Amino acid sequence: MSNTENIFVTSPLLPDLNEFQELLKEIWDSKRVTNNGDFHKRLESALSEYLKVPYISLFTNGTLPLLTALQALHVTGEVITTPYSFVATTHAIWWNGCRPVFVDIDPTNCGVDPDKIEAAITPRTTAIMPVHCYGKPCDTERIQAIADKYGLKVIYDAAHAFGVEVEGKSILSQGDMSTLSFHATKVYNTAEGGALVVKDAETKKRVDYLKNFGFAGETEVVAPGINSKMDEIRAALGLLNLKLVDEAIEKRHQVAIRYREALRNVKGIRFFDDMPGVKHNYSYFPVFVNAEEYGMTRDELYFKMKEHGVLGRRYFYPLISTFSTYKGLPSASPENLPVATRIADEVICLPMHHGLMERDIDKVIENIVG
Ligand code: T4K
Repeated sequence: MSNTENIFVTSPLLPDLNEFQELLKEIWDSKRVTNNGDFHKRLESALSEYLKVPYISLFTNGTLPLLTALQALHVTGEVITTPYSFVATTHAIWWNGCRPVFVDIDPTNCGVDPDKIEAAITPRTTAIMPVHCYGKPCDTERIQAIADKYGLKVIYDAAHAFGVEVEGKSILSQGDMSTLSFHATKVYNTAEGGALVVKDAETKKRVDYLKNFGFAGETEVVAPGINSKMDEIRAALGLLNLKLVDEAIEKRHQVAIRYREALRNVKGIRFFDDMPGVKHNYSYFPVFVNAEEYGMTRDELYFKMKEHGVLGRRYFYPLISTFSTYKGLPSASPENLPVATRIADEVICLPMHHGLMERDIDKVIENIVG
C-alpha cells in the first residue's frame, strides 16, 4: 500500500484464489449449492474443533443467530442489553417483539456493567444480551450470578470474539448461547456469515430447524423459523480461511504491539492492554481521546486522520440508544448511560488487520503523535 492510498479500518482475509476455485469446481460438479451440503457440514465440524465448542450452527450472517437465539430460548418481555454495540444487537431484540432495556457500560472492557444490571431488572425481564465488545470478554461470572439469581437467560453477542479464550476455555461456552459474525470486516470471515453456539445436541437440533423455516422433516414444520442457512460457497470460503486465521491473528497482535509502544505515553490517548489469562483476537484497536488532555477532540482527530487517508472508524458512535426507534425508551436517556455516552464521544478504532504494512502503521501513528 503506497502512502497516497487509503488505509482502511479493516481488510478481509481471503484465501488463494486458485484454491478457492478448486473448491468451487467441486461444488459445481456436485450441484449441491445450499441446504446442509457437504461443505456446510465440514465447516461446522472444523469450527466446532477450532473454537472448542461441541455444538455450533452456521448462519448467513451474524444478525440472524441473535434473532434465532431469542426465539429458541422463548425470550419475551424485556431484555437487558448494552447501548454500545453495532445496531444489530438491539434490532434483534426489537424484531422478536421484546423491549430492549439499556444498561450502562464498564469503561475497562466496554461491556455491560454488572454493577448496574440488577437495578434494571423488572418482573418482565427474561434475558440479558451482553456484547463482548471488541472481543474483550465481559465479566461473565458476575453476569451469570445475576442471571441465576433472577432466573434469566443469557445470550452473548460474541460477533467480535472469534477464537477468544479465558484460562484456556472458549468465551463462547459462557451463558446459554453465543452468536458469531463472519462478516468480511471480522477477524474470520465467510464474506457474509455467522453462527450460533449452543450447549447441547437437542438445542442444536431446534436451532437447525429454526434456521430452515422450522422444518423438522420433509412435511413437518415445528416452529415459525426463518431462512438463515449458510450456502456451500461461503462454507468453502470459510474452510480455506480457517487455515489462515491463526497467522492473521498473530499479524494483528504485532500491529497492536506497535500501536501500544508508540501511543503509551501520548497524553490524552487511552487504549486497552491485554487482559491476564485471556487469548485475544485483536479484532479491533480502539483508542479513547480525552480532548482536554490531548488538545484536540475525537472528531478533530478523526477528520484529520481521514484527510490523510487513515480511515479509522468511530465504532460505536452514535450509541444505539440515540437512534429514532429507541431514543424514547426510558432506559435510553443519556443520564442513564453516562459512561457509554462519554466513551462513544471518545472512541476511534484504528486500522487493524493482517495486511497492514510497516509504513501504514507508521502513518497511523504519525497522525496521532505528530
Ligand atoms: N453484533 C455486533 C457486535 C456486530 O459488530 C455486528 C456487525 C453484528 C452483531 C451483526 O453481524 P452481521 O450481520 O453484520 O454479520 C460493519 C459490518 O457490516 C458489520 O458486520 C459489523 N458488525 C460492523 C461493526 O461493521 P460498516 O458499515 O462499518 O462496514 P463498511 O462496509 O463500512 O466496512 C468498513 C471498512 O472495511 C471499509 O471502509 C473497507 C473495509 N472493507 C469492508 C468490506 C465490507 C473491505 O475492505 N472489504 C469489504 O468487503 O459495518
